[in-house]
Amino acid sequence: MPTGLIVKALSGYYYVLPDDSGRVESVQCRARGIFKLKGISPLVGDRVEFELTENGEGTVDEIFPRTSELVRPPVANVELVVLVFSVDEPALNRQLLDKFLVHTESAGLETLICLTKHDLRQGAGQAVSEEEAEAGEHLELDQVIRLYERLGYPVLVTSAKEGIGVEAVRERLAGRISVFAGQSGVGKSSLLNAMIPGLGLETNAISMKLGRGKHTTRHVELICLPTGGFVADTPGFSSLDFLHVDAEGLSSCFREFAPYSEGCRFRGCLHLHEPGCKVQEAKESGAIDALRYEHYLQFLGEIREKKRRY
Ligand SMILES: Nc1nc2c(ncn2[C@@H]2O[C@H](COP(=O)(O)OP(=O)(O)OP(=O)(O)O)[C@@H](O)[C@H]2O)c(=O)[nH]1
Ligand SMILES: [Mg+2]
Ligand SMILES: [Zn+2]
Repeated sequence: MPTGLIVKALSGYYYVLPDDSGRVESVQCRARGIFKLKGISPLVGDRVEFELTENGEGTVDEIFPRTSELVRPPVANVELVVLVFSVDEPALNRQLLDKFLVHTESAGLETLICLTKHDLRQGAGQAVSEEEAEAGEHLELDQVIRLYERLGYPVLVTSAKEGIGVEAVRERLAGRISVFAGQSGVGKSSLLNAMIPGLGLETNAISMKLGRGKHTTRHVELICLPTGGFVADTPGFSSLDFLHVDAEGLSSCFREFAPYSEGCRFRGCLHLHEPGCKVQEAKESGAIDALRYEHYLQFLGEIREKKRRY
């Protein structure tokens, strides 16, 4: 039976790119009823076995074991997550960035931070409101980049408009399955268009009224890269639930806490108000970024609130 890769899922159909035969066209398939009975749904990124039916369509018969499974965006077997954030329009949202990082950490996935629309960066040095200054959001772009690089996350700065950094992103994606994730309007599709000549993904200006994107990309699709490998463009989203992270697990998703949390007086310290907490000390001394710590507290609150509700 032929095998292949699901590159798109739309309206109950799965589009399978066959492994052999050098075919570039995908086969439109239905999933066998048994999957529904077992409560399994095939995902984009799934490696499958399929059967051709008489009308040129096919049936997905078996899903091979997944190495990873993302809930949002729903993609299987991802090896690299590219977190796409624009330096402006919409403004860099560090809370959302830290939230995405909690998810990629808890899923154990390699992460690349991509800061787009570098051509708009002059806004970064402008006067800031008192609230922004208090929240630590006044950090210059360079300082933000250095902060995340120190945590061990590679950061690439790009401009699809000016063709900056496009080559570097292309190199990172070669030969594996990656996914682009980020808010609507940050320029995910534009960057992919700049990377792959002739791709022609739909892009759109952000809605000025709403101050956010209009969700130009509406489904998840794997795009075959000329350098080998696949990348998924995804619809933008700006809220994420903590589905698989509990209060104790959250702390380990903040990489920089690890060397300090070992020294906390209490085992299972949540680094809130506990005496002898080394993480709080490190935050006071500036060794841990104050805004990252603030986000940790906010996420902890969200997780506890969710637990209380169920
Ligand atoms: N100045 C500037 N604008 C850009 C750049 N990249 C994209 N844009 C603009 O940003 C807007 C949104 O771009 P898209 O590529 O559609 O954004 P997206 O992240 O795919 O959005 P969704 O599909 O809705 O999630 C468009 O108006 C683009 O022209 C850039 O490098 N510089
Ligand atoms: Mg898009
Ligand atoms: Zn502690």
